[in-house]
Amino acid sequence: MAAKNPIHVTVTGAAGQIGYALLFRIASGALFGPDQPVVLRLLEIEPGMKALEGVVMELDDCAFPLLADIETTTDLNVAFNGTSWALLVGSIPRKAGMERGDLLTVNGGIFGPQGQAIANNAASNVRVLVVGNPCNTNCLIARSNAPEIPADRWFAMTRLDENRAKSQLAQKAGVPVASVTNLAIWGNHSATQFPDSTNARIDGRPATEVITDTEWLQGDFLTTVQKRGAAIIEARGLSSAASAANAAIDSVAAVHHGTAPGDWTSLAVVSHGEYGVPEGLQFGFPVATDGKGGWTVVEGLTHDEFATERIRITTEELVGERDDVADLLP
Ligand code: NAX
Repeated sequence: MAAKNPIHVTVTGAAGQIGYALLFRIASGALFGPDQPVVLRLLEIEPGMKALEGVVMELDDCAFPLLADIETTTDLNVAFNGTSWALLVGSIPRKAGMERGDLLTVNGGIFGPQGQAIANNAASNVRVLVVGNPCNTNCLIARSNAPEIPADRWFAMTRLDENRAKSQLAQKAGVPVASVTNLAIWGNHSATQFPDSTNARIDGRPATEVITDTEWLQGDFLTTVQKRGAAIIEARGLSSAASAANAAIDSVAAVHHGTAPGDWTSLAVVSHGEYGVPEGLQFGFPVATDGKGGWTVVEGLTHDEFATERIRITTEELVGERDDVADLLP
């Protein structure tokens, strides 16, 4: 059989922590499968270029058979040239004394131009996953600056929250994590996110039938997932990187290979008004994918009063973020 044409994948912030955990898995075939070559296009800012050289040396030293080429650059046009998947990881994290509005504006300066550069240079089938925080609104900014690209090609990452929530439910129920399915993260990838145990399933049964401790489901479960990032910083002295890279792989793979029948993945996608969420927000929903690039928000799920209130709060936060960056949305 003839070798497949390589898929071009762009990773921004490639010399960072997540980049270091992500690139080797993409190059090894974990993203698209064991017979799919890839070209890596790696974007950094000037101060990151030396470290990136070292990462490239290590990629070379892995002699990955699927890694067809590597390009490193500080130029957006080069980074996104011909790319089919753009993973926007690099961003400016919140520093002491920075207000949320400042953070959004600083990142707007990154994600607006990146959106435009993707529209100008990427392959016609391009899809984008935004990981860099605040990822929902960074994705909204990039998407709004690239109106040429269909809105359904843009994703922000809530899969790490899904994986964290699944793991918590599995441990509580005393089952392997693979037993937990249908776990949706609603809304913002932030402390207001709503990990939805009421629609989750454990070995095919409603999770709430298996775990009947409602106080835990509405209390410690939620806060553990919502604050997991902070707990990892506290323990490790560094923010989550390997698990974030793993979730990025899971997110892209879910779109590329498709979700299992009856199951879904958590992704923040453009709202068309599903579940009353304002149109145009980049909102975390349960998403079913067809493995050909198409997806739909899973509709018809029900929410009790508690869930409805949580979803209202996270929606309000995202509307506030959108208002804060109104100047950056053409
Ligand atoms: P690092 O600070 O280790 O790396 C970021 C890299 O981005 C640096 O090498 C920096 O030079 C580069 N960079 C900065 N501005 C850039 C620009 N304009 N163009 C290209 N590169 C640029 O951060 P890391 O731990 O890798 O995290 C990256 C981002 O992921 C952060 O915003 C972080 O908050 C976010 N996360 C998102 C998660 C999610 O679930 N959506 C979870 C993990 C992580 O917290």
